[in-house]
Amino acid sequence: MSTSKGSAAKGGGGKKKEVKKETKLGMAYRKDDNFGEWYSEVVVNSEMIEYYDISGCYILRPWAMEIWELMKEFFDAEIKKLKLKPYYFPLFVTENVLQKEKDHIEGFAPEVAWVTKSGKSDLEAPIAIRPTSETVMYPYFSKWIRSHRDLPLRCNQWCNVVRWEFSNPTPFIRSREFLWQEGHTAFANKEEADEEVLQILELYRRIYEEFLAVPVSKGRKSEVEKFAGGLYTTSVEAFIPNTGRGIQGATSHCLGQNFAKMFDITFENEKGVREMVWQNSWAYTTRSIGVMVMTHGDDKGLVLPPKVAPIQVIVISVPYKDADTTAIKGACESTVYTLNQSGIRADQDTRENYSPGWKYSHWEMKGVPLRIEIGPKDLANKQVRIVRRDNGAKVDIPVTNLVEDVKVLLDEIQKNLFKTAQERRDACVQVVSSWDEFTTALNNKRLILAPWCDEEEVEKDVKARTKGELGAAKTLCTPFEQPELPEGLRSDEGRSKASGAERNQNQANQSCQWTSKDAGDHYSSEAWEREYFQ
Ligand code: 87F
Repeated sequence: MSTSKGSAAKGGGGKKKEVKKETKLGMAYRKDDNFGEWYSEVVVNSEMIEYYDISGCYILRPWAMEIWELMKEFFDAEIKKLKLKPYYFPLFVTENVLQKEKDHIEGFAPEVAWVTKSGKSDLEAPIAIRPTSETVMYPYFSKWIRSHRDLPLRCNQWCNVVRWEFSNPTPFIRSREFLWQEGHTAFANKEEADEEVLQILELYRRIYEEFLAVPVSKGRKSEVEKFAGGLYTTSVEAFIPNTGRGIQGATSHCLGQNFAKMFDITFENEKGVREMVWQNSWAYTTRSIGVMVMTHGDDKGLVLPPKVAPIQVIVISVPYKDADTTAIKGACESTVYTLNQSGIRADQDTRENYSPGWKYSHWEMKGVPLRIEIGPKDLANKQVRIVRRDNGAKVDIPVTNLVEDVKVLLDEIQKNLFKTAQERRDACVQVVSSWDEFTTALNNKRLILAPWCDEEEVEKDVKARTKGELGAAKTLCTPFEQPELPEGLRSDEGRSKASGAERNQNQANQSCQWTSKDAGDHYSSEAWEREYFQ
């Protein structure tokens, strides 16, 4: 059985696993056999996603939305500490205003969706649906910012954006409409802007590593891969071992004064002199959920890190024949109550038309971190049986220790998922020092750490030369944490025209670059590919 509609990513053969027909539960594809089908199946069967009748659009069901809400809660509280304020700007933007950003929008133009009619009549002028909100917001920044007293201006909005992608839509990872938060800030000077870029990047790292248990690398994008409208782009980059592709997790841009120039965003400084503001913009999207699914999921379905699991503990009664079902029910209820009282997200599956075994598979498919089984023997011994989703380990614990033990276990699972993912990623890392090593590593789905000269021409050439059957190489970022390179491989001298004071911002020792096969992402989109290669 497969409920998936189309492949998510390029995978292997496509062998189907024997599925328990009578229950209609279980996964038809194995993660290592056909990663694309496996992914589609996981997101549907776990009830995160429902496919929709417009390609690239998906219904996000509660199991996905609650994860998004948990991340949002954390992120909102953190940016509040940085004095960010919530805003909501309209979904629509006029052609005129959108075109103000002409130079930078050009490469993205094919992805912009337009409204041209209301009912049967043509609109006077087509209206674009926001693909991002720079052009929506900045005319108002220009109006609101007058004096240095109006700075910094810090806006954040949670919203949807639309980018009409044409390549291989994938739930969460590449969809035509997605959810994100977008932060847009304006400062009186570059130092403050620079500082915020890194503060936000650290929050993105925490979302990935502390919540989603996905290891990421913080770094700076190359000139080719950065947001062309900005001064420099920093990002967190994840890696999916099954595809051998790096994937951009989130970006934090320093826009410099480019948009201030375009939109006339100026302020009067303390001395009464007009100056242009310094701006940043940053975003992370529902893509993060897809990266988490790909990282932790297994042949039984989803595996959720406890911190983002909508249900952390599922309680299931196991009433053998002739057992005192009322007493077992009562024990399940009080277990859920006790756990809820101490802040643990617990629930019970009271459905009577399903067997305990069916329920086990169902909640495993949904990735719930802990399962508690309560049967007659447990009742008699004043204990419960706990089963971990991440490693299948089973323990019997006395009810007197319930809360404490569950907290310890949830914490262990969170740590274990991160550690396992980190080890799996690290096993894919290859440091290369020659072109041969580079292309072989690329072919072997490696996450490559390569010496880096930071020349645009060289980067484009590498892309072009690996375009064929290899799958184009794509630089991910220059990691802030640099490994020690052997003598002769260091390449931070001799950079030519590309160098300049601000491009070395935050990169004391720029010498190595993460590279992998190109997965495509929201910034360096297919539109850019078209520009470079056609
Ligand atoms: C697609 C269509 C039109 C990316 C696009 O990264 C415009 C764009 O401007 C576009 N895809 N971008 C760049 C977005 C830059 C920036 N915006 C605010 C971010 C973070 C949030």
